[in-house]
Amino acid sequence: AFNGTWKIDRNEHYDKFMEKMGINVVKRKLAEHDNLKLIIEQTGDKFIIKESSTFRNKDIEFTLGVQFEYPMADGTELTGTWVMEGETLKGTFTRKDNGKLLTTTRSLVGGELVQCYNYEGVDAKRIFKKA
Ligand code: MYR
Repeated sequence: AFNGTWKIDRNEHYDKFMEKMGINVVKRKLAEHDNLKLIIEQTGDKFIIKESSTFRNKDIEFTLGVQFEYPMADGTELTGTWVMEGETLKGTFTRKDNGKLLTTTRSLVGGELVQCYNYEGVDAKRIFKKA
């Protein structure tokens, strides 16, 4: 159900979230308008995600429940897992630089892909439309 091409449509509280993550204002302004596109290909427990944005193009592969590493666009390394809970993907990641937790979910809401983020008590959303 997550399969397809998803283009960022809008963000909620993303600036505040990035600020909590320690990202400087210049990068935050660019990141608010990064034209993020995700091509998601799920086969059973395996996902391939083709991420493209004004920052980079990157392919990510993971299997549900299996730990993997994910470098953020600014180079900060995360390590963690995605699992499926009902119809929702739940991600639990740890920053390698400070050990702090970043949690995230992906779900389909009214035909949109909604990705929620939490870091140190700050919640944000990025909402994608199917291309
Ligand atoms: C994927 O499924 O797309 C790869 C793994 C994603 C890990 C969680 C994403 C966190 C990205 C946070 C970026 C926020 C910038 C402050």
